[in-house]
Amino acid sequence: MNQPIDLRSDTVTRPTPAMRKAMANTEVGDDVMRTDPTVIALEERTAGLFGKQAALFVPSGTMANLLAILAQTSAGDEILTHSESHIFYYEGGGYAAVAGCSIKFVDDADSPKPGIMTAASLGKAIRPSDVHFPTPKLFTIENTHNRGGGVVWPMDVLKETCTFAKEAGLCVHTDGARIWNAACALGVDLQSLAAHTDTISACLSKGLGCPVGSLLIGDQETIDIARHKRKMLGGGMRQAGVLAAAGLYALDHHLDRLGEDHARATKTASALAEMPMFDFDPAKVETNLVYAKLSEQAVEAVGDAFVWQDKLEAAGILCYAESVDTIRFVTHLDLDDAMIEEAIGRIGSL
Ligand code: TLP
Repeated sequence: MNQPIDLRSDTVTRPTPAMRKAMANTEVGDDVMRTDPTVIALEERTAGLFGKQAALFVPSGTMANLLAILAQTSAGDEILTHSESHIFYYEGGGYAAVAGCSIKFVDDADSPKPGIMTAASLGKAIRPSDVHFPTPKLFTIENTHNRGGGVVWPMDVLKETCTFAKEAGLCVHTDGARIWNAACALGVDLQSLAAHTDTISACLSKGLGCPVGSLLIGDQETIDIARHKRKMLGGGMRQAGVLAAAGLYALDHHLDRLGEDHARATKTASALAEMPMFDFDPAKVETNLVYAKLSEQAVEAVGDAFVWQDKLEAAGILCYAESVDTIRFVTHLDLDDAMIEEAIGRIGSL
């Protein structure tokens, strides 16, 4: 059996020996007591990178998003977001179960890319104040947009839509699990991506290759509320500096290499798009996520994407079916050019 090549997600990366060494050697304290110097250093550094007052280290992107909701809404409020957003699609309904909020969808019908919402479509979704309606409180965007194909928000649309949301009285949260990839793809700094959002979550455990951890970034008051809610959720960690050290290491060593993952995704997409098995436009791939639509002929001959996922696994390719006709392949730190070549060869041989 071939050694499997894991293209399921950028979450599968394992800490490098150098990262493990940084984790082992770091100074720690008790972060609930605010005496862990490494956590404090990571939070301060991240807040600075995004041009905000404060940051909070949390175990996961899901918790960072939930804390953004809890800190900026009350039970009964409405969140406006896209129907394919991670917050709605993949977070176990935490916005409802824990925060007591409902969701109203904002569509992308007039938008340049899937998952990206214009000010006009947000305007249509915001209902007037009325005794019947929940209070719209929070607008959330995702950059890069995972189920939109890893696409990046164009800077002008980002500014226009978020400014519109603020003027309509909404708080704005950016799910920036892969905000580093967005900055890399656009060639802009993180501050400009965070300028029009009140809070932003950023994951260390995806493209940056850390084993655990995300940050919620925003103004001091909001982060203080989130810190309190984090404890409530059981997310107050003690000698968390061991984990934060991985984050500091990744900011120093893994941020500047994300372009390599993007180049490998582009290469993978171009090769897959040539195969009769697929039918999609590789030019739509902007970062490290390749959403590859199966051709009708592939579905007719073999089955839907879930059947193909099993077939690919048997051939030593790990990936995820994201819908009945689309498979996602993700490039990341644990893959090199030779592994991508090998993966393309294995897929092409099916
Ligand atoms: N996404 C994972 C799965 O949950 C689907 C993946 O493999 O892509 N926001 C976005 C945009 C994400 O893609 C993810 C993880 C999260 C938040 C949640 O992060 P974690 O897994 O740390 O809770």
